[in-house]
Amino acid sequence: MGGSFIEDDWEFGSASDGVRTVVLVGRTGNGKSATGNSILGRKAFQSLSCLDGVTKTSELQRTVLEDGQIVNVIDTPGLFDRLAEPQFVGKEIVRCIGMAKDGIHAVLVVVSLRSRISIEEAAAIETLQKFFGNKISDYMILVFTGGDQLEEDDVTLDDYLSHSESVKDMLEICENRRVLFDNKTKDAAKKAEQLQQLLSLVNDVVMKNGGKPFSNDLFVEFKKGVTKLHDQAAELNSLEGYSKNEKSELEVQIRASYQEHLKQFTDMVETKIMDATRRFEQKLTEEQAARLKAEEAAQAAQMQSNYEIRLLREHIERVERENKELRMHAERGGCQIL
Ligand SMILES: Nc1nc2c(ncn2[C@@H]2O[C@H](COP(=O)(O)OP(=O)(O)O)[C@@H](O)[C@H]2O)c(=O)[nH]1
Ligand SMILES: [Mg+2]
Repeated sequence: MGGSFIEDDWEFGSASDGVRTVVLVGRTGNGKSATGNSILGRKAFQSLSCLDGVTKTSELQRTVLEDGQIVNVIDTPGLFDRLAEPQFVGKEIVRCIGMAKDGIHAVLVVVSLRSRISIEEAAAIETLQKFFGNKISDYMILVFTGGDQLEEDDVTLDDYLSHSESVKDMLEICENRRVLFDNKTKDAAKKAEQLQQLLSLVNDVVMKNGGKPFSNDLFVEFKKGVTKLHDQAAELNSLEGYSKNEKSELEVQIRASYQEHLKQFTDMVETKIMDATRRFEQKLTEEQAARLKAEEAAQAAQMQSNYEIRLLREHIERVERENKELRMHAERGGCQIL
């Protein structure tokens, strides 16, 4: 037995001084797993275009950079996809908090340039802010994947981004921290350069936040549960005079109490995520209603102006007709019309 049952449940990274943890978020298909692999320099996360290749659960992989810096990379499924179930999202967020229990040094918001950037991209950022608090923005970096596509179209990233209002807001929230990524390139120099740019932005974020990773009451609460579990396991190990069976029974009780704590925590996260997404859905509905209203008003104005044009045209025609009649009448009567 010997306390090892904790690791059965929590194989995630152990307390890690000096280790940096980055989390990849964004819609399914935006290139999170591919970007994770580019950072790791190996194909650790599954990244495929087919449905089977979609990341189903959050996963942590570790790499050691050239300068010796250890980086934990957490890949996530599409937590902010519009159709994602709150129960699933809640569980995944708890899993991520478990993996990054010492905090998150950078949140990499992955956006694909291969499809139109939609309002849902901005929604991911907004939901993150609602869920974790506005401070999370200080840790965000925008990673635009599909750099190869831009090259093909011979467009610069700035040109591309300048055409989208929602991207402007996203850039503002992230204080213009953004990097272009081509996850398909075979060019070693290009690979190294884009990775360097990303790592330099991660460094900026770390400096800006005084080296402190992002953490909040959710992380603290989660950690409390894990610490309690560890303490109880240690206590169990040091118990003397108990039979093997008695110790096993105590272990079952500790596990059950921990599972209960985890369940309550997950329920709370789920409620919070539902609240955050509901608020966004509400905003989306309001925006759609406002757009519809504006369209209706524009249509009404158009109809009104069409009506006025018709009246004016009829008026001109009438005047012309009257003039013509008057002229004919005058000609017949021998008067001269000026
Ligand atoms: N052309 C191109 N395709 C990419 C790039 N990044 C990712 N992809 C492709 O986009 C698809 C989805 O990528 P994936 O990493 O699984 O997205 P995820 O769902 O966000 O994890 C895969 O077919 C990737 O090969 C990129 O920079 N350029
Ligand atoms: Mg994936």
